[in-house]
Amino acid sequence: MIVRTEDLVRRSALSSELADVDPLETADWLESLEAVLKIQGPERAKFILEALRDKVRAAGVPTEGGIQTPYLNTVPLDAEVPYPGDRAIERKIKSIIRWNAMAMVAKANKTTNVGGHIATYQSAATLYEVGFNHFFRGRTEDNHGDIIYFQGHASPGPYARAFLEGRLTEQQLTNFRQELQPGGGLSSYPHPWLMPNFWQYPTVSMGLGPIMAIYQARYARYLENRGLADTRGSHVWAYLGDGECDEPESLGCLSIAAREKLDNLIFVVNCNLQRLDGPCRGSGKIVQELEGIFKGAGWNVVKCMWGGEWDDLLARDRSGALARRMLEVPDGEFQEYAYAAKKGKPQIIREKFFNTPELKALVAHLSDDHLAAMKRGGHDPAKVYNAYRAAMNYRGGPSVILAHTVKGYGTASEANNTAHQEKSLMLALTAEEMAALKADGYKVAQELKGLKSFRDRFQFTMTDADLAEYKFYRPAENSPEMVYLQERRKALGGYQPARNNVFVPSSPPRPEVFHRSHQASTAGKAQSTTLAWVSLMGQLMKDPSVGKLIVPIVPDEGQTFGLPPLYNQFGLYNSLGQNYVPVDTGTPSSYREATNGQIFQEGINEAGSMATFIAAGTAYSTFSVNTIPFYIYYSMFGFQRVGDLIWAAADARCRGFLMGATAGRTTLNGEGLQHEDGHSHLAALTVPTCRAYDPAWGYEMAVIVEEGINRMYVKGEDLFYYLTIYNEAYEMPAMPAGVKDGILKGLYAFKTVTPDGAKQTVQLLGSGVILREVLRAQEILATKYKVASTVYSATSYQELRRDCIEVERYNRLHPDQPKKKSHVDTVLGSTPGPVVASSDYMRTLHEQISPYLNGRMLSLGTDGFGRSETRQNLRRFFEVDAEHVAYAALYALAERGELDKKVLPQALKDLGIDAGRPHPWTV
Ligand SMILES: Cc1ncc(C[n+]2csc(CCOP(=O)(O)OP(=O)(O)O)c2C)c(N)n1
Ligand SMILES: [Mg+2]
Repeated sequence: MIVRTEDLVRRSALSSELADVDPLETADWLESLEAVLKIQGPERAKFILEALRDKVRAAGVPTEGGIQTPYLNTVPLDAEVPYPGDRAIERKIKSIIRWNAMAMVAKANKTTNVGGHIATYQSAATLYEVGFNHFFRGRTEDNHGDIIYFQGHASPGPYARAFLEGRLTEQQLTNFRQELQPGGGLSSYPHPWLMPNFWQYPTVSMGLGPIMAIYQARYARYLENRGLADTRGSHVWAYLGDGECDEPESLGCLSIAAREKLDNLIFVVNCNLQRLDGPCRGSGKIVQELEGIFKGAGWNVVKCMWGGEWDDLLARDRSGALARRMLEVPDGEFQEYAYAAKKGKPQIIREKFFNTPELKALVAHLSDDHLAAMKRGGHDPAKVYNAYRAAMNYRGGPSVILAHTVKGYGTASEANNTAHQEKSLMLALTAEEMAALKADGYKVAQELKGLKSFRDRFQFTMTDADLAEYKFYRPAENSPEMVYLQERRKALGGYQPARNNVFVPSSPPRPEVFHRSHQASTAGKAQSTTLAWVSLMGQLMKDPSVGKLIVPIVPDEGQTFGLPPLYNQFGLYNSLGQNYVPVDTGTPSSYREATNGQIFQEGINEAGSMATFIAAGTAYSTFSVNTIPFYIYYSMFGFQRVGDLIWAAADARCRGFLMGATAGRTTLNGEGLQHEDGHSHLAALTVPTCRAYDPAWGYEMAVIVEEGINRMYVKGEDLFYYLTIYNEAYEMPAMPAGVKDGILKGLYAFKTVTPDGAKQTVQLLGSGVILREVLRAQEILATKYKVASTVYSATSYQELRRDCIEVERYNRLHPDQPKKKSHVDTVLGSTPGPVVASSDYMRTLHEQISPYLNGRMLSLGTDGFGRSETRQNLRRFFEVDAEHVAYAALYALAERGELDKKVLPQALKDLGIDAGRPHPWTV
């Protein structure tokens, strides 16, 4: 690439805040540099530049800055290559897609008011079409294809294109946002759950697309480095809005992409300068701000600011006045130019933008309409192509394209603050047009005027009558447009977006893997469910079938969970390898990093870890490799902190295991209010594909993990599991016979005690660590009060509830059929006495099944804020210790008239319960 000296002078003057006091001298220096560039090449030029900077720095002159460049295209004109496609045909195709995308929204809203967005796609159409025609690779026999995160609100665009491609029907387009209609509809946004053959990843919750894309690109490298899949042919493209960049998830992990040198990742930010309510910055410049952030994070930034119409002006702008003006005008004013031009005042651009005699002279030969029609970079296919090409050719790091566009481009609401929410193209009438109409005809006339203006703007053929009907437009199959469109996709390997639905099952892990976990822990040796899990992982990762596929993920804290022995054995993934000797080298739990390490050590980054989880848990589809993620973290920092990513994981049909460690409001002793989780199970039950379990014993955990692997990776079910595991150590019993089914269904009888002379019976349910308090309560009831009881391990209230509502629904809708029985009913229905349920989670968790127990249930849980204390004191405080469970059982018996009430005051005393204490949830 050859850059002219005068351009260099101009650019350096523009990107610096200092005045150029001696342009001749500057030119001299730059000429020398230009000669080095030409003769010795860019490497040498870079070296000299850095040497100069070091020299100046050494003299104490700060030389920071340089993270923003002029408000110009990054790819200089003379480095551009000619557009490789047929621009005229591509424009026709794009116009048809624009129409259909707009029509599907407007049409759906005429009758049903179901919403939808026109403006986002209209501003991004060129950004997508250049990708579809020249870059996005489809899935083929030997290439997994590109992974594209589409901007959620632009979904009508990809739908309209798929309609032309023959992948969606007119019926489906008509039923945009009406998925329950006969023939099916189209989901509002990219939702793989709703359209599993089409959308690959969900994006519409702002910020999640970008962070998922970064970790997806890194995961592709991980698979490559571990020899699990050939991912070299797949690029990750993430399209995002400039407003979306305000979400912390959008930009928060940029440095990871640079650190990992992800040149398989391209972000395209549609900088239409507006978000939903109005301008993103207005008085500032979003493109410059983003450039600084991306550059600072180590990304290759490619600005695509101006269309070809500006080339001549910029070439003649010898003094740099035009480029300076571009840099100085705030975003709100650029919005005003587009808006005013649409509203019939193109002269404003000459008056306000070209605001000096020099600038006015520069455009004296151009009409107002010409000035208004000069495009922004993101609307010019040649500029977009060259920007994409620069990004594709960049090596050693990720690239971002900052594409300057206009929101609602070409529509009646172009650049209006209301553009985002517009569902139609109403264009205001002139006084004469109004005079010719009756008042009740205004709306129709405005609409037709808007549609005609759109048609004329994009030059497609359609009668006024068809416009008014929002008729979808699909040229004949053998028309040049359709032939071209299909050929381009064929050349690129196939259609996009398309989600791979072919699942190749894994062989199940050998049953022996789980045997050790089914046995009792060594006598006298205590173990927590977390450690039981770590030892199971050690076994599982050695299994010949699934061992290599296991992907442990940990956001620091691995020591808390006892993971380090796995670090040494299986290695921590580091794309750079280990270029140092770890301080603990030679120990069994040495911090061993390797390019083919199996474990992800994510650092303190739960959102990033979730994004890795999603990439790993969807690789069965994306890269046809059934990797099985186990993401272990503080249970408090899961559903609560990154719940929206968990929701996206479910939408993406993600599989795997979330391991909520240090679980329980009373169990992680000492840590207090911010750490002690007594509610993640409530959030877990809101996610339809989540299977949430709260096991008490190591064997329960192992049974659930084995079942999970079989359901997800052998049978291919789109589920993921959530298991809470605790850090309290105790002796683990051996697995009793015949309990597997109950463990998986969520409830099974663990132990019955019937003291001699027992007159009353209670059913005691316990989960997780609190099961042991319940077992102690069982002893108290038997020895002190001669009450018989059965203790049940309630491994999953979510499963129990799911089954209860399924049975209830079946019985309600099938009154003429024999009634079905729920698992809760089967286990507890014919037992005597009250049911007392306790856990280290909020009461609501257990109360989910209380409607199916005919008023028999009393629930004890950990409602309220946690605090720092010992386990024993916390369990007394939250009233879930053995004494409280025993007392609650006596009370419940008395309430049912099965025990004399007079026993209760004495029992309170005997059990040491202070009835006068405030509720745990109010203090
Ligand atoms: C987390 C989240 N918050 C809010 C929204 C609602 N929302 C949808 S689109 C939008 C504005 C998008 O602006 P921008 O990102 O600039 O995209 P554009 O349409 O301008 O291309 C908002 C606020 C959302 N979808 N997700
Ligand atoms: Mg925007």
